[in-house]
Amino acid sequence: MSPLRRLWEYATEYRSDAKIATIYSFLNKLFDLAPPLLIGAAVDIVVRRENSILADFGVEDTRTQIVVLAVMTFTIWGLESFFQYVSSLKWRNLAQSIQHELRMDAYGHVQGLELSYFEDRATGDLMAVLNDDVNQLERFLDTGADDVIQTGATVVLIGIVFFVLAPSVAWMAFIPIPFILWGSIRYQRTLEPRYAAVREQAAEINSQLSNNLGGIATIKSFIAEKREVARLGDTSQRYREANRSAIKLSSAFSPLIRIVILVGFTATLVFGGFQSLDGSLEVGAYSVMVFLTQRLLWPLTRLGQTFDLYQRAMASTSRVLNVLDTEVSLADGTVALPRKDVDGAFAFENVTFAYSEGPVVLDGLSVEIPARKTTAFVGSTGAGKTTLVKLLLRFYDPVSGRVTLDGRDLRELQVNDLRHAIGVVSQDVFLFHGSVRDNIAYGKPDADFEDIVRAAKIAEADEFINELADGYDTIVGERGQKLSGGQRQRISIARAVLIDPPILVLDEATSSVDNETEAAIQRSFDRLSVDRTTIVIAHRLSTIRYADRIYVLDRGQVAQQGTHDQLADAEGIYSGLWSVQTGEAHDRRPGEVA
Ligand code: DCP
Ligand code: MG
Repeated sequence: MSPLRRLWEYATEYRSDAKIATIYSFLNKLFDLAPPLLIGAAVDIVVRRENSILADFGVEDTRTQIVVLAVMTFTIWGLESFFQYVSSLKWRNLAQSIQHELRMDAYGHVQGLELSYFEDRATGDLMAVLNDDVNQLERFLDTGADDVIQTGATVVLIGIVFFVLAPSVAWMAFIPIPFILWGSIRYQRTLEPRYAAVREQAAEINSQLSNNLGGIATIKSFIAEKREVARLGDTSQRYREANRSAIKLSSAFSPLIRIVILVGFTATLVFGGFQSLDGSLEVGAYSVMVFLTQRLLWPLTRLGQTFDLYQRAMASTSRVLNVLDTEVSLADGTVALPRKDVDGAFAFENVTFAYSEGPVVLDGLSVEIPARKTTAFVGSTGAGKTTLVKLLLRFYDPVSGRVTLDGRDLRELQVNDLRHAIGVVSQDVFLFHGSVRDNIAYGKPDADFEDIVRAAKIAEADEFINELADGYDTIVGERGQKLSGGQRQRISIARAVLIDPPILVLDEATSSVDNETEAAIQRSFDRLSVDRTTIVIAHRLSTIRYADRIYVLDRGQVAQQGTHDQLADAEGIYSGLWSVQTGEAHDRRPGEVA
């Protein structure tokens, strides 16, 4: 289906607006074409006087005829201006409305897509679609659509006048039109892939820019500025070349069309002139024809620009509509799970999982996470601990096996209810640009200030927040970059505490705070975890010492399980780690290899 068709199918709500706008454009053209007829009528009055066409309508006096003509002219031009105004108003507002709708729809849809979609797509690329590509539509709808309709109206209206006035020469003016149409369609087809390439390159630039600006500190610390400029230069160059290839074609269009038009114009001029000299064509009709031929054919030269706008807009529209057509592959469940009914017992039953095409991360994993107890996971980096959390939140579905909450497969549950029951302090803390207060209240925007402060106190954050320039109203900067790593982490703990979830997940929640703060946070957690399913992931084993059960993960499988005391005594990964962390390793001298 062509992008325009797809857009039409999409914009059901705006179809009537589009139709009204089309009528306005048509009327605008109708009155715009009248002046040549008025000129013809003026010539007619002067030449034929009492026998003129106006006289046939009952206006005998030639002076009165001129006055009548003047009044008509005035009215017609007035109407032309009026319809130009309303059509422009209608089209441009239509463009704005469709853009708005498309942007909101696309963003809403994108937000609903599963996490793996975002992993496979560059953020900048998506931004290009949601912003640039959506905005491209404006360029066509603002003027292009109006142009196409006016050009079409011109051909039809002038055609009628021609065939009424002088059927014998009318066809000459129309000779170029089939050629122009044929050429335009071919031209469009050739241009389409070129503009698609342009949009792809634009998205490429966008993703590179967003990546680089995000990693500016890394670029600077590795003095990679020159290299990055060169890399962007390459991408920008490819964008330029993609555009060049489109420009080469689109620039040739107007001049070519002009030549074809010239043939039609000259033919009318010559043959109409001959007929007029022979007396078989009225002088008035001849002058109207010469004017109108020009009016008929000239706008066609603009088709080049219009098609250009059209192709650009459609290349972008396709990209937006493709995003909208992306299906959500993680189907929502149907079973509601009100928070008060959550018991909080998770189970992994023989779960195997891999990220898209990647290697197996969880390999037949079976784990019980009892309700209202603290369960800890340890294991080397990359063992699959965070992956396990993502499965709990149903960011992904297992490849085989199942994950259950209170005995129900997560796939049956309404995903919002599931996530509503879980508070997560994730390994990569993400704060939004905004105040400390807003960031803590992110999961509960209507929270009272006292509750926010209480949550901050539990997370050992209150003290440092009060020392910030504006306390709770301090703006944290993009991604929270104006705070230290440990501060960010504590705010994200406060965020999870505030929503008071039946299930609390702490993935490396205290990894970037000092020992003293860790001990303090640890004490709060001990209080928090009472009567709440708490899942803790930590590298520092001291953090999980008092967990009810500890699972040691190794290469996607459970290598060991038990309490701290059981595991510390048994031979295996855990006791090895424990002895490293409690002291033996400290005997190493600087420079020695572990
Ligand atoms: N992985 C992947 N694609 C992702 C995320 C992870 O292919 N989108 C891979 C990288 C690791 C493996 O999955 O090899 C397990 O990653 P985890 O994040 O689950 O690892 P851990 O949380 O156990 O590691 P760490 O202790 O470093 O947090
Ligand atoms: Mg992890």
